[in-house]
Amino acid sequence: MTLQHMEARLNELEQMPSIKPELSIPKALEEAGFSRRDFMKWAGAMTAFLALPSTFTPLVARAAELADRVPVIWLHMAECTGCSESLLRSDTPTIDSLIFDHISLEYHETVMAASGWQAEEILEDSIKKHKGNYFLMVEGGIPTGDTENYLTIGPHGKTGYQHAKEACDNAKAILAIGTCSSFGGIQAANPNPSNAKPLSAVTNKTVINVPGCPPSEKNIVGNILQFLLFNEAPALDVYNRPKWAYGLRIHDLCERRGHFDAGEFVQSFGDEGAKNGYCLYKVGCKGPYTFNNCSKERFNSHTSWPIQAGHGCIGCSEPNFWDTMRPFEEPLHGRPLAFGYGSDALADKIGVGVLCLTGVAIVAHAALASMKKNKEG
Ligand code: FSX
Ligand code: SF4
Ligand code: F3S
Repeated sequence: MTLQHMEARLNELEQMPSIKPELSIPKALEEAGFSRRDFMKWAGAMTAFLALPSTFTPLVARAAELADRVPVIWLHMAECTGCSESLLRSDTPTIDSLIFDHISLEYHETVMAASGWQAEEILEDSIKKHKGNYFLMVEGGIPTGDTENYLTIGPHGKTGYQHAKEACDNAKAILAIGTCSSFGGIQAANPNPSNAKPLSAVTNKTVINVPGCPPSEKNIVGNILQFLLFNEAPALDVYNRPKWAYGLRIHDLCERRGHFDAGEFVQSFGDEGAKNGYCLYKVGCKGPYTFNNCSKERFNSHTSWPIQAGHGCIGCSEPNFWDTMRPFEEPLHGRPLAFGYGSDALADKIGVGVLCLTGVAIVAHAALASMKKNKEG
């Protein structure tokens, strides 16, 4: 898509009515104390975050200012509401949370006042009114079990599955927010009593997956901006995750990576290695198997993230991580080590199994780094 196309797209958005004409996004930003300079700095960071050249910054800023023009329907299925919390619970409003507050949220069960039948009616009306034009953002896995009443409001209401399907059928774009919606999440973990499935199981349309339990506020807002600008899905990986956000492993940009390479590992929580910020691989970090941008972006306006806080990554943006990444505080056991060099004794010492070929390379690397360290020490 050329710059001209994007400008035409933004001009088109500008013609659409704003949801709160009395409080436009630029005015809301000003009222919250953000200067134009703060906003342009944020837009510049967002442009880099979306892997766009810096010349796109004015377009990204304009897209953010027009974010209140596209109707959004946000559905809650089976989950913990952590995804919404990730955005809405910052103690001071950030530019991300402010923009999210001002998008044209036609329906969002957590933040709207309506409940029961009234809520059902609002949902039906919003779908009718914006048929074919709204962004659908769904948080949570979709129960499809035999007990047909999962997530039904009232005795004659529709089930969660029916709501999700109908909302998908009439949407312009569909985003699965969080690992539950992207891959099933915790309720789909063994034994999955409600037979929970990912959102993609209820529709044949493209579902853009934005996993993480929860995903960062930046990944949620970034995906809204991406669609506002391009009006189409970004390049996706094999699990339909946007490559701009999920193209690299946690391990690739981890601040503890130097310690991994040097064979300096935390052996148990609270030990000297932990105090020195060593690599958390031996206490279960799944960063080498996990694709997400936490090591670059962190959470809560870049404040911190799991590995900075001292716990390994548990692989929360990967499919079925509740089952496949356990135990969370141990390296992955259970598969024979077959990395061609090093003895079983060494394997025991490193204490790892392998998940996949990448795992083999990682284990080999960890083993070699450790051997080198022992030799030196
Ligand atoms: Fe919770 Fe969202 Fe995890 Fe799931 O996040 S943080 S259980 S991904 O659907 O609310
Ligand atoms: Fe970071 Fe984990 Fe990789 Fe260690 S194993 S460098 S803590 S991502
Ligand atoms: Fe999840 Fe790992 Fe990031 S646990 S939040 S993907 S560091």
